[in-house]
Amino acid sequence: MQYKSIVVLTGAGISAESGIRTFRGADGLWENHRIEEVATPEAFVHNPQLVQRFYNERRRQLLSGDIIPNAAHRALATLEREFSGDFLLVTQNIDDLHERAGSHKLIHMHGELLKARCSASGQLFSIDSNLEVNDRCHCCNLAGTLRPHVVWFGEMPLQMDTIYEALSQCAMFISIGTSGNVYPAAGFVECANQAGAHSVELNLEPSSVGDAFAEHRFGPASEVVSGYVQ
Ligand code: BJW
Repeated sequence: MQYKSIVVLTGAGISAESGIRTFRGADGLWENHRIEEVATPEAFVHNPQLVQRFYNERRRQLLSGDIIPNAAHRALATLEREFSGDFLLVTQNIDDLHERAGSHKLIHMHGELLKARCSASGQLFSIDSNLEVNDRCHCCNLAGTLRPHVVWFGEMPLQMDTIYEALSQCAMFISIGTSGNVYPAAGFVECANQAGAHSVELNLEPSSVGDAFAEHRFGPASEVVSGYVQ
């Protein structure tokens, strides 16, 4: 890569070939719920069991041993290792496939499936099994304060200052496997364009913000990402 600094954004499409369903694909419904119905603070208040079940199922699947990083995750880890300039990988995904592939310079802007957070203190805990509504929090010893460490609609995504700083200085922006329907991530291409970066979309099909990119490669992530970043 001839660029001095790269920011990469990934979405659900990069993990699709590892066996994790995307949110807005043909099989995107979970128990007939759209993601916009279960991934909200309001849903957690009104029906915490439903929301915990949604995340417990996904956690179980992630830890089942059937889900492993694919060639696209590995290609990004190699890019980070071999690239001599500034590199930042921002993922909207809450799975840990980038880490398992060897990525380190990584921000999970929508949180992490294998962590829980105390709503009272903000303290984080690793979780490797079910999170139950009645579990007592280790820090405050109360039931009902623990929640998945994920970013729901209406909540502020994580580490936005660091992300915007990197975008304002990047020479190249690569977006992989995201539909461009959810903000602020869908707006990152505009920030990168304003910084004068070369913007590239690698996706199965044009995203909702596809017109904003200077370059496109369409196809499955395991093929187009490896092909593009090598
Ligand atoms: C493949 C492939 C293969 C398939 N290879 N590709 C109006 C305008 C602007 C904003 C708003 C608005 N109204 C409301 C908002 C704000 C709202 C929002 O964007 N709503 C929209 C629905 C309109 N956003 C928020 O509330 C966010 N917070 C916020 O804005 O705070 C204020 C703020 C202001 C200013 C600065 C900063 C902040 C929070 C959003 C939180 C999203 N949370 C979720 C759940 C996380 C936990 C969990 O996983 O359960 O995040 S929702 C869900 O969508 C998840 C994803 O990360 C996110 C994006 O989905 P993604 O990754 O794009 O997946 P899909 O399924 O949509 O697309 C997959 C793509 O892959 C497709 O293109 C396929 O073609 C492709 N693909 N197979 C390559 N093999």
